[in-house]
Amino acid sequence: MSGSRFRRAPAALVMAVVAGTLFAAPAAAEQPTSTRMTSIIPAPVSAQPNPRADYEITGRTAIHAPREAKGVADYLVGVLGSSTGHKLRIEAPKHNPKHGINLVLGGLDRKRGPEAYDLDVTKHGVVLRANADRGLFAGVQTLRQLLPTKSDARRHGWRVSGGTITDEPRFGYRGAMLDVARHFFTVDDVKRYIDLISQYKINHLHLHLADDQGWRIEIKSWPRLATYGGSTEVGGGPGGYYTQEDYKALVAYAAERQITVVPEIDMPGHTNAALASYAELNCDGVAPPLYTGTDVGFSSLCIGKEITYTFIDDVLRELSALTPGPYLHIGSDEAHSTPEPDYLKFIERVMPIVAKHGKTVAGWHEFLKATPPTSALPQYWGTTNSNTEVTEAAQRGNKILMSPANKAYMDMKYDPSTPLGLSWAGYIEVADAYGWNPGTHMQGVPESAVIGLEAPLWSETLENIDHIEFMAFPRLPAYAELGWSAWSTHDWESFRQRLARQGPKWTEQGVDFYRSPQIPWPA
Ligand code: TNX
Repeated sequence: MSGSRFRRAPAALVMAVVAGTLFAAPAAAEQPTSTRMTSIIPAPVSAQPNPRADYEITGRTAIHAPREAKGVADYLVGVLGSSTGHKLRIEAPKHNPKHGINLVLGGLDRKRGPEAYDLDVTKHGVVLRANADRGLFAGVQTLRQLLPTKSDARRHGWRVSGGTITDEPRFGYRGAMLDVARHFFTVDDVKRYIDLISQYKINHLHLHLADDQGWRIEIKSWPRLATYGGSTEVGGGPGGYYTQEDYKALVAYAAERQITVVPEIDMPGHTNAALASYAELNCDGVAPPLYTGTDVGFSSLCIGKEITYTFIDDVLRELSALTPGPYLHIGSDEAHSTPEPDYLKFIERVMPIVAKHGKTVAGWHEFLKATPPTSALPQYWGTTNSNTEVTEAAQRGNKILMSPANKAYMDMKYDPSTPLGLSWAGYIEVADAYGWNPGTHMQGVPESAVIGLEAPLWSETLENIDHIEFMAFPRLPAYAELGWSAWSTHDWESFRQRLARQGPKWTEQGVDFYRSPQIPWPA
């Protein structure tokens, strides 16, 4: 049976992984749409495909997992159930794992970190080993990519491509940001986005929860923020907000997918929704109207009023209590209507409030003007390759999160004909999204000073989940690879061939992706 399954890959493909470098797969027409070990995104550290060792998942396949890995095992049952239609059973771990699908905790060199995994696929079964849940989860995403599309499986069975993969990430922080303030997205929309990004081993979701156009998180001590400040959005639509229960559900859903939620309350600018909700937050005591346009830089909290800090303390206390992750993001960008001395005073006053609630402060890189502690996480969004404040912070010991707008902003149009998005930072085709190195991008910021990268998706022009998908796919997998894969695997020709293989899977998942002319999508 297995010999007739697919037209055999040429020997060159079988040997495609040499010294950790992935080469281009052969022309799409020679290949089934299923993903071979040489086609994984993000590229693993090393892959040794063995086309004679494919393993077929059937309704009788069992998943063997220890109790401590029950979360990942349940997740695997879920994803395999929705693709294969088989509800696999979970059984106790085998003493000598070989048959079935085995999740094994422990046994890898500790130095490889919690996200490392080794995956072995033989004719008899799958053995996935990692030191922690996070590694098992990453390996499960690789396993999913080794499955065929539904249409291939109908002809050839649910065959996992055979061979061996050894893998671990380059950077610990691989993020995606979603702006739920300019347009509101429902809990189900965000869950869908979490599902999509987790397939590519993204491990942080930054939620931009408040801006001029809307406040999207219930704060019990300041209820009008959500009920009034959340009641509209860009274009004047109804907006919306997450109750604390909704937000907790999102955080838990993300955690099950090994994603840490990073909540952002942007301040002192980008605060019209808050200022409109509570007159006392304004220096003149007069609440401005709600705002549904797309200008930036016109609003500011009142730096000189004590109530401003009571407000921030309350908001950050409630948000910290709902957020298990280490970071609270205080925005701090584009505070064009806050005079510089006030801005400095404000940031210096707010940082200790974040610390008091047990959290690490993150902010857009402008907040470096206030010289935050070295534990703080600056997020660089500039479009140049040098920035003195960022270099100095890196020298002091801050880790930098890279989100250069001209490379990593998924709200930028792909080209002038893209119907959605903005273009102030340029057009970002897939090759541009892929074509930069976060470890060398900025002068004076060596790889050791980079925590990782994050791809923001601002939503001035995005109104629904289809719009989100169209802007994020296929660029998000490019960022995922920049964040996960060793630079030695970086190869555009290989990447575009591998990306092409994702297209049929997205079609089956109903992902509304952009058919970039740079990618050789299968017919
Ligand atoms: C800049 S970059 C912003 C956002 C906009 C975005 C649109 C940054 C930290 N702020 O307020 O939504 O550009 O691309």
